[in-house]
Amino acid sequence: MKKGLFILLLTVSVLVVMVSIYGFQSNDDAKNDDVNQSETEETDEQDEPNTFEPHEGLNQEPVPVEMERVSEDEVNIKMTSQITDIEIDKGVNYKAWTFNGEAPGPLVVVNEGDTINFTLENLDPAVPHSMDFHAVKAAPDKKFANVMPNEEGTFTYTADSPGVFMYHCGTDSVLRHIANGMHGVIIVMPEDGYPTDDQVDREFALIQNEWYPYDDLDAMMNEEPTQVVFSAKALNEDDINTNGTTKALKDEPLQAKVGETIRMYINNVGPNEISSFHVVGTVLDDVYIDGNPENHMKGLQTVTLPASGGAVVEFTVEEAGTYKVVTHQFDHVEKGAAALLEVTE
Ligand SMILES: [Cu+2]
Repeated sequence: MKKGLFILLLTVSVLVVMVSIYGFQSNDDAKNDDVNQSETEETDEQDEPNTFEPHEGLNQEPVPVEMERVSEDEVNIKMTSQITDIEIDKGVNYKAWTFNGEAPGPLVVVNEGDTINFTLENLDPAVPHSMDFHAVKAAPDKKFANVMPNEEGTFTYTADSPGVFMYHCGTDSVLRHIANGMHGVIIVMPEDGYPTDDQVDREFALIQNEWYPYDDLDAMMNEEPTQVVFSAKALNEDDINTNGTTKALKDEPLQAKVGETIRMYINNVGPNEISSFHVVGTVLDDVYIDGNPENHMKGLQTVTLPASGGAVVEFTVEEAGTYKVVTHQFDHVEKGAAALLEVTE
């Protein structure tokens, strides 16, 4: 009798697994077939991201970053680590591990020579997180140390090198934390500015990042990304600010006027791929590698950004039209890595 019950349970389990697999494949097929996908076919289930068990049902409201200048050369910055759903592709949500509910995280801007009093409030109830600013020199085990779930940590360092730097969570596995969304950019504005400052009419901050199958460390290590994306981060209050979503800067292009000189602060936060940054239809007249005014180059077609690498690029747009900002690794463009710049009279 017991044996009979066991076989019955086993049969039921196998059936349940088969139904789940079949159901999953059907959803996947529907997603891949835009023509057949009607509004009515979309279920809530499709929009529900996969989940790491301790984060199930968690979607923490983005918390604004706090930045307060306490003296001419000292800033207090407070950020959160938190679990927030991010739309990474049309109809694809990712329960991202984030800074402040954004992925990439919010843009941080300080001045060369600033002392930064940085506080990380870890709102994640299950996983320790940390902050590694590439802009500072500090003993990582002390100043980039883990902050435990529901705790706060404060760390102090100075930003002595100007440039466009990556920041990221440095908690093991670093790859898992970065690929799940814990990356962003800190700009350290040079004390004496850039030699081309007075030529610039308009500024943007653009970040490239990759996505992989949800929280799948094996895929992060061994597979190509599923999406490669550009996001724009606000330099000023009214600027466009997006997450790493394939459609974000296609649905809402960046805007400029004919004849303007445009500066872009750019960074490739990876975690794994190189970016070959290029703007179709223009030449990058002035480029500062890693954003340091000393690293001034002229007339580049493409700027190589290693994983974590940054630059300041400047170019003019001389005709009205739509200019595509890409990485010239076009397999990544097919996966989403393009932003549009609309230039009008
Ligand atoms: Cu983390």
